[in-house]
Amino acid sequence: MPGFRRWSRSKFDRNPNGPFKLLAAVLVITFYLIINEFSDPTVRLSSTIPKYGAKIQCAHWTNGSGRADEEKADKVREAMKYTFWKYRENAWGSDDILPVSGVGSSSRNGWGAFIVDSATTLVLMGLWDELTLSVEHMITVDFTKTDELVDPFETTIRYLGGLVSLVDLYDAGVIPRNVVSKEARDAILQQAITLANALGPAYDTPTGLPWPRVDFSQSKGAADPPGESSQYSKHKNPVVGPARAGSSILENRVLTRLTGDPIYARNSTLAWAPLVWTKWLRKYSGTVDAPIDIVTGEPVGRQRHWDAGHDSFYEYLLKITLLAPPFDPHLPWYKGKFSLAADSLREHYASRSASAPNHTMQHLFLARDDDNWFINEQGHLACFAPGTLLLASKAYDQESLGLFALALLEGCRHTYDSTPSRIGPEAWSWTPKYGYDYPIYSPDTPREKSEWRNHGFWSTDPRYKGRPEYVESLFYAHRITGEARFREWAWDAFMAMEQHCKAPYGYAQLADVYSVEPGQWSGDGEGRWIDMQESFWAAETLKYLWLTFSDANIASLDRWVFSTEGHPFRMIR
Ligand SMILES: *[C@@H]1O[C@H](CO)[C@@H](O)[C@H](O)[C@H]1NC(C)=O
Ligand SMILES: *[C@@H]1O[C@H](CO)[C@@H](O)[C@H](O)[C@H]1NC(C)=O
Ligand SMILES: CC(=O)N[C@H]1CO[C@H](CO)[C@@H](O)[C@@H]1O
Repeated sequence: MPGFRRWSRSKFDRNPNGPFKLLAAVLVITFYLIINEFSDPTVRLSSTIPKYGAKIQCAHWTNGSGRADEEKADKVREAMKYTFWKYRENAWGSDDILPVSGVGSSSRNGWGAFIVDSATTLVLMGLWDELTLSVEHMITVDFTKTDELVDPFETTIRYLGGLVSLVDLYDAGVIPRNVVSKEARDAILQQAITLANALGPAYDTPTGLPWPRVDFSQSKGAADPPGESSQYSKHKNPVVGPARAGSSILENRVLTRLTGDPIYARNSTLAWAPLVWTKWLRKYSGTVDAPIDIVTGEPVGRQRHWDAGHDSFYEYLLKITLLAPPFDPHLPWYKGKFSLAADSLREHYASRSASAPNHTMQHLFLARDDDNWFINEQGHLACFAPGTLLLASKAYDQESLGLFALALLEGCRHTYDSTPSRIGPEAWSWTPKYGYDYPIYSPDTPREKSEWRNHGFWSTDPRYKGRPEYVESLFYAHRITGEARFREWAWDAFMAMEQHCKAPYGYAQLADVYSVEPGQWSGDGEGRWIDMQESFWAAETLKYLWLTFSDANIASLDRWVFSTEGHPFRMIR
């Protein structure tokens, strides 16, 4: 075969152009691969990541707004002390306290979720007596023993994140040595290692995507408990959403840094790899279709959004680029993916309300979609997005992202501002002004119609669950823009929580943020309050409120990256 012979060595030896042809072929293939890989313009342009020491916080504070507002910060600190001591006196060791009845409750495997999750808030506020008690407890817990299935997502963000953050805070010198000893610091790290190793089977799947649950007694991954994952529970394999798969990389990176053991970074990177390097076609670039089959990696649903179940995947795409060491070759890719996702969010999911009878409606809300359905509903959880986008706008120097973020923040604030309690609902809906012809929700009941007429949105779930996302975004807005108004908004929110949520044994959730008239409820608040206080109330809501009023040098965004549960990790490069 003459064609074949042309590639023989002797032919190359005789023809001086042969090696060049080979070289040219290699170059063409290489260029093809590079162009293919980076064919997304955003990915190509964004190959630089912020350098350590990059200034994220406002550099020019005016009117002293970067100094502590001692009085307000103290009021929030008092709320934390109240929360802590009611739990300490009535439910110590339980996962949480029921704030109305004062009874302990354990739904997070009984390892004292409150204690581990709230400890970093105690550190930042300098509540050393309380911290001493918490550390004493957390180093005696047996994190390998539990009667229930373990949720690797919740366990990673609340427990593992809380533990490794404490070690980081100790190593950075934020915790005085006479409060926590070196031995106690090492014991906390050992607890983190024990817990992370016990969670290991979560990552034992063909794709690396995590199991929804782990059975510690058998060291095996497990499916969702029956009845939990509604429409996909009949699917042949377990499925996960992006937040579950993509919110362990920060915590595990820190653990790898602290221990030198690469396994934690490796497993958590593989866990989100099928989302970050997907082979499946997507409707909008950067936006993940979910849920996803953990065995095949294939999306079995077509849900896309930045709301519950997807949120912290996008948050961690950004934050890993701030946290991880520069020798991680994937950082430019993560940055590109985040930027694409943020652009898609702005283009396809952000909308104004069509009804603006009494206000100018400069603000935006965030919708979702499910296959071809446009779901004109936003949850309180999605109010994390303004903070994350502001952080990105500063870190990546993208001003337009910052304007988008502030319009979203105005939207969240508007929900707080529109209710009689001055606290926003758990979820709300609106009629989009333009671009979306067939939104699935419209106001039906007289109450919905009236809310819509008066405020341009109506609540679809009127509860307040003690959630932090709105005040979290206010914290970012204050630290990044330096504008005093965000402190005012945070104070409004805090005063409303003081007034309406403070219960005999902590801070309760609200049944209806629209119904808080005196006399509407019985004297003990029954019906008005939901007898629940999740650990994120102390881990995040009070922490972000306090940080908004504290000196801006405390836990500066130039040096710390906050996990999705509000635990600060050191940026080390
Ligand atoms: C600073 O305070 C003065 C007086 O209270 C006010 O007029 C001005 O707008 C403030 N500047 C900023 C940037 O907040
Ligand atoms: C890492 O993942 C493997 C599966 O690939 C699993 O067997 C192991 O337990 C995991 N280890 C940790 C520490 O996560
Ligand atoms: C405060 C305010 O401006 N309220 C107005 C809202 O709009 C209705 C009619 O659209 C007016 O009657 C209110 O006075």
